[in-house]
Amino acid sequence: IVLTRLNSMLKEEASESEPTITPRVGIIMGSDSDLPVMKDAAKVLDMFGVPYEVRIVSAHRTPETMFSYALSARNRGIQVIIAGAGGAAHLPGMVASLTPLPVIGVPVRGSSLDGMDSLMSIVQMPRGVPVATVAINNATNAGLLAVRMLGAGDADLLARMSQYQEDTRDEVLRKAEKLQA
Ligand code: RP5
Repeated sequence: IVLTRLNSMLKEEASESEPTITPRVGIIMGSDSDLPVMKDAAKVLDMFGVPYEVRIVSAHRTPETMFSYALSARNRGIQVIIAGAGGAAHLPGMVASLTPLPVIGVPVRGSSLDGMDSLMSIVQMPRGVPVATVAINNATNAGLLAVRMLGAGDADLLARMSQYQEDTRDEVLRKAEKLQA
């Protein structure tokens, strides 16, 4: 049921990559309730043409799945993991402890504490186990950071990132000009 909901929600706004293409990024989240936030990472990867997969993996409710996902990701060709979770958000840190791959954490704002609980849970990692934490609910930045990480070894992707930055700058300048006119 969860995967059906997940796939239909993704198809609404961002189409998942062809299953035959090896995903380079793993987007995982603690619950399907995180999907409205986490789909923004998928949108960015779609925009840059980066293949990815989306999975529900809970550190607390499906710890065995979390272990097998984290331990197998590297051998399956995943290069970066984006992990989103809310509340006692242990998923990104636990996954980072099990894989040598870079892990980007997305603190998801829950129904209480305004997402500060998620942020603190994800950002306060012990020395030796890094998680690159983005702002609360900012899965867009997680997607962009994943593209930059992959771009370090992929000149085409890095060129597309430069173009994105130029486009963003031009858009801001256009808006500023409009205001001044
Ligand atoms: C976390 O608990 C999930 O990442 C989610 O943000 C939060 C609430 O999950 P649900 O109760 O909505 O499934 O593990």
